[in-house]
Amino acid sequence: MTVLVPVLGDQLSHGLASLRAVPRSEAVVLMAEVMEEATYVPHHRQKLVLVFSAMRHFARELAAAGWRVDYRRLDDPSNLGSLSAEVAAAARRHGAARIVATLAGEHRVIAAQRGWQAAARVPVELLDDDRFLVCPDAFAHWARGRKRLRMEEFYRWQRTATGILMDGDQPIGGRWNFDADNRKPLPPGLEPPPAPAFGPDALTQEVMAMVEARFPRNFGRTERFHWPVTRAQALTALDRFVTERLARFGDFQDALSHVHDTLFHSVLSAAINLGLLGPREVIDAAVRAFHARAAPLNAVEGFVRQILGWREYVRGIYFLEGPDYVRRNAFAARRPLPRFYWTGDSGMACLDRAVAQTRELAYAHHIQRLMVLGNFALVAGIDPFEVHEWFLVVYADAYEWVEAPNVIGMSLHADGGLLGSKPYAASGAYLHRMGDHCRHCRYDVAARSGPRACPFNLLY
Ligand code: FAD
Ligand code: DLZ
Repeated sequence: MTVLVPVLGDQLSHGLASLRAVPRSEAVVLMAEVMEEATYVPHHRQKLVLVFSAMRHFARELAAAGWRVDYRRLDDPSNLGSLSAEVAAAARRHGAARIVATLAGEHRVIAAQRGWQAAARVPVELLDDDRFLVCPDAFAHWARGRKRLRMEEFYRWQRTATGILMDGDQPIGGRWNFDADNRKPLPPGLEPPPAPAFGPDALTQEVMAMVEARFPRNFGRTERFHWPVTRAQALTALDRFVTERLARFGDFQDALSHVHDTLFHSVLSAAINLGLLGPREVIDAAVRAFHARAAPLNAVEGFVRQILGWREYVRGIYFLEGPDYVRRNAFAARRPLPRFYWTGDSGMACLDRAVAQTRELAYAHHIQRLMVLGNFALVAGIDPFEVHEWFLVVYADAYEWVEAPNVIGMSLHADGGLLGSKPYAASGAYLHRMGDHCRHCRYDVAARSGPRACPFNLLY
């Protein structure tokens, strides 16, 4: 009996629920590059290269491990263009008696998966995606009856439930949160070690040529492609982060720099979101460094909170709130997204630096996203849906389940305060305190009015 196992582009984990559920001898794994997924927003070209290259590498690894893999390339003239059409055709082609898949991460794709049974005319079993630490049902249970859904409470619940950084029922170090220690600007002379760049191998170069030819008008450049595309590379990236940058992650977590792209951040989100790394192994690597005295508690707790806390929490919110979450607009903000979010020629050094870096790397760190790009959109009253679409396009780690709560909720407060206790609105003084952009800016951060006044001050 043949079982069709469709594996999506962000399900690149050897331990995926559907791969565990079906014996290798019965399975045909279907992986399909399709225009529907490549165009639901006009993704940054580097993200397209990353997803297709990682998919092709993963397919190779599966085949080497003895799986029968049916891989459908985007440039195959017989490609049907959508996941649903490819699944139905593959079920017929292989005479599949049933289909076993892992639930997608996004409402749109889950709705498509629910139609596969009718399209393929064989039973479809959809398994929970257990690559997260908290499933949507457990989150809904935690949320039930609470007046406010605060990340900090969720995080403490998760620390207690998992025992991570716990000493019995108390947090190691006597505090749950070391945020107050983690707000230092980068001192002059301190050079953050650059995050490793994984140059494109032959397979990635082939994908690059395809993406350049087929998506000539999409935002973003591919020349500086740097992403890990295999689990082995992602493990190297994790190891390099833990040994070279984790110890200072906490101190400079909120810093901004006109010179350094990644500071002490991990640059691991894209690999985690694709499934090349599991969140628990990333947390465990950081906690091991703490116990080995290779990194202090403020760094390790700060890092763990991002993954055990924020990442799981925003996913919980995404599934709890449903598909209309992306349309929330509590402040009735209506201004269109300014062109300079694409061109990077606003004249504001912080914003233009973030856009330029985003174009080159498909990456900006959290404070650039929140306090520069998001903050400007908030204080300028930009339509949240337009901001949401921009963020979904431009980052290599962008998938709606994680991007939308961060943009609509955390950054723009457009959900009316469901996710965040207060809007992250700040004037130029904050940007000046946390980094050196203002020195390179044509605007005056000290001025509150007049033609040279920093626009963040004027709008705040
Ligand atoms: P680090 O600073 O090293 O953090 C470690 C890890 O923690 C990250 O790799 C990520 O997995 C996780 N993490 C940290 N903060 C968050 C958060 N707020 N939500 C979820 N996970 C978090 N993250 C995405 O993965 N995809 C997105 O599309 C995305 N869009 C964002 C949009 C806005 C407006 C904001 C404010 C944040 C967004 N984030 C998004 C969260 C965060 O900015 C990125 O995860 C982070 O910048 C990725 O870089 P890093 O791997 O170096 O993270
Ligand atoms: C992001 C993406 C892209 C660009 N292309 C594909 C694809 O061709 N085939 C595929 O299976 N998955 C792709 N993905 C990832 C999906 O969009 C992702 O599974 C959903 O957004 C759910 O998170």
